[in-house]
Amino acid sequence: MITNTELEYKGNLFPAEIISFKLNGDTISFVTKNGVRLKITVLRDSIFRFRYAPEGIFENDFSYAIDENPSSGFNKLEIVEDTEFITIITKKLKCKVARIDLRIGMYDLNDRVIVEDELGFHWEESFEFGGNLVKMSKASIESENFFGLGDTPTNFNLKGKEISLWNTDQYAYGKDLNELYKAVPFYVALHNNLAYGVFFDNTFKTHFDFCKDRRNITSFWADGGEMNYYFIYGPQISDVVTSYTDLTGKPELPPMWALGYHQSKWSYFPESKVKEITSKFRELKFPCDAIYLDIDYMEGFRCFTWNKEFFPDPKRMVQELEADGFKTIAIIDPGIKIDPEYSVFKEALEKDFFCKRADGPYMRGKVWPGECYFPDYTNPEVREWWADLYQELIAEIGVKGVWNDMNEPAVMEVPGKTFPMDVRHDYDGNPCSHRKAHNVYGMQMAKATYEGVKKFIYPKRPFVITRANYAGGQRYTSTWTGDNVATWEHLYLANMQIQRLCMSGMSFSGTDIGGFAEQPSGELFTRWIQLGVFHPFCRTHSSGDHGDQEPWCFGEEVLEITKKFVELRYQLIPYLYTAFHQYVEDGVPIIKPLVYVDQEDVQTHYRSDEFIFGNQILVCPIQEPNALGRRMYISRGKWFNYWDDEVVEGGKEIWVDAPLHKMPLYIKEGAIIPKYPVQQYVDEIEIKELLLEVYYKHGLENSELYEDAHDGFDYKKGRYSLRSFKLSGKLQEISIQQHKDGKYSASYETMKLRFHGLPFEIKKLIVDNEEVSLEFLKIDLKENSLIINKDFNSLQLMG
Ligand code: MIG
Repeated sequence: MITNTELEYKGNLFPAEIISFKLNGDTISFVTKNGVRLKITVLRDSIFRFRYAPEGIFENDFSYAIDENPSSGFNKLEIVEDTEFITIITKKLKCKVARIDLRIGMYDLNDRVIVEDELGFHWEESFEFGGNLVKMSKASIESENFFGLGDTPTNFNLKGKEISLWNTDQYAYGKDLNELYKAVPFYVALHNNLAYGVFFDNTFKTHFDFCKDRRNITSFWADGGEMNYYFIYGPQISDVVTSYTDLTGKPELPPMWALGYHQSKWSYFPESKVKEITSKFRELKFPCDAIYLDIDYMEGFRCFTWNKEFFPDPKRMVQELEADGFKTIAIIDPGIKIDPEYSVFKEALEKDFFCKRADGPYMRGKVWPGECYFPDYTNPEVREWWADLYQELIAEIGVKGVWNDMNEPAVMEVPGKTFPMDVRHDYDGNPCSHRKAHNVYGMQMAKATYEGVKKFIYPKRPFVITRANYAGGQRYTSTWTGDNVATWEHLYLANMQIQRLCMSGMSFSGTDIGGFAEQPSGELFTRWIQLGVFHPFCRTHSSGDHGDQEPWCFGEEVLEITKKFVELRYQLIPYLYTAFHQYVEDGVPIIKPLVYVDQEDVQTHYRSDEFIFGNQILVCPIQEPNALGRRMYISRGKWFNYWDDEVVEGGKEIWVDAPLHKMPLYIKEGAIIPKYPVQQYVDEIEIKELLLEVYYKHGLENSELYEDAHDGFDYKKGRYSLRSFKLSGKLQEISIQQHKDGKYSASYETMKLRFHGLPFEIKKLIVDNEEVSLEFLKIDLKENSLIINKDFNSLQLMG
């Protein structure tokens, strides 16, 4: 058993006193009397990397997680020595290394403790596998709280939890289950208004204990590999999260249509069924952009084939769907059916691309096609081959996105539900067993898929979604939370998991709306759509074993309400797209837990139902049956109730009415929220005028609007438009300054500004410093709106 309890103390080994140290460029190397080495690398003034080698020998320095070009460079690196410590000082941090035992303490420049090692680095020899179980323990400060760790299905605040990360196919998982589909060994800690992060870049099974075993100790450890972690200082959570996302990489922008509503089921077939579903969306005028083909489209579950009985002419079907605004997404699993007649199997066998057991036989396992072999995606040649397999699907048939499933990897009917640990992997030229490659297998499959889809869809943008992933995998793919269940508890988990993924660098994520297993009531489905339209990825999916789950299957009322919410999502697409831009450019999570936006307010440390969608919309789902409303916490500041414009002062809990057709939504005062008209799918219509909902504030507020061609890569060459708005309100006046960057010009010429909460009647207008008549801007005093050229520099309204 590996835990960090004092009882285990005996089996552990520790570094002895430091005998020498040396600074070389950005790295300080220490050697202890018993031969332990520690390398501390200063990446930035606020980011330190720690690597320990118990026997003094470091592994080849290779990481799947770290981005090729994270920002780096620091302003200062100074070393100060005294009798007890060797202290490394940067522009933001002090790192004290104890001479006597190599323990680390991190402090800010005012000598405030950020975090100090308890036992610090220690290890246990692994007789069975060789190497060591590598461990770290740190003292936790009384008020410390913890967030992060990918898709973990538990309370948002991780204090008091012990969690391990080992990608596992967990059908119908429950709350507090350990080891779900993804491994993101990154957490954020917060105490005394100081936030820091730890990214433990180790792909073996990793474990985290947040003050559970011992009330004041946090520890993390791994079953093998190196103690190799990054310490990321804030002091704001937002600094930690954006730095982590920069370190592990940001994705490209998805095509705008991927922000629309997606409909899926296991499975829609044959072709007539697919068409029946898509036609129904159009007939009911329920917006939808994507339709999914689950495993039954294939011939005997063989990847890259089509069942010709169900889909006689896939190319024609996909084209017809496209003409109706539907993008077709097809599933591809890792298991390749053992079938000497099957070209993909034959090729992989010839090229020696399948995973093998330690003694040479192929890794054989049962999945949907029956007995399968599995490509080793950790081999770059295999990834290249896999990428090329997408040619027909994407370039010829016209499929627009690929869905990778079962890539934990999942194997049926075996203990552990995955490969045996002796399976060998290339690991990009660092050969290893499955113990080390397991947690990155799905990520590397998704990477190969991303490269393939991108190659064949170019000059358009690829869309990929995966179930399994590892830290950094956000560079290639979006994700969903796997096989959840149609229960109210799962609706709560959906909310926790997506906020957590957003904190963990993986913003483009969503859940199976309505639940994958079992069937939701109309009420649960409605509440789930209401939450789902505020998740970056918005898809209904279900197992199909328990009845239909299209929005029209629950009666008139549910259809009407869910349609209104999906329409709202489509209206908010320019707002959401702007949030995607901020994520892709700066690593800013698309949705933000309250603690992310206001960590100083201790109320937020445990308030997790509420979150901020983008920067200015406060959302709180209804997570209980028969609710007519709920109590919710309103973040500090003033907010407009979305439904009736009533202004509330935050920093307190209030009761909010929310009968079935409503959910609590608040807009930050001073916000300028861009809206498109309702469309049945993205780019159905050319936008003739952009609507800006302007919320009055006595004071200042900034908003942004990012636009580009909605697809393609021209945005990377400057063909985008980034508008920033500065709103400033006084008692009898409101003014908006606009600044535009970028070479792209949107299709519309004018904007309609609709003002909410103006405390005066508009009597005077000034545009770009010249007074104009009210008629000139087609002012409508009833709805307080006016129409203005999109490129105005400044606008002033006066009472
Ligand atoms: O063993 O492809 O999570 O979304 O519909 C089940 C069939 C395999 C699991 C995925 C689910 C998908 C299903 N898959």
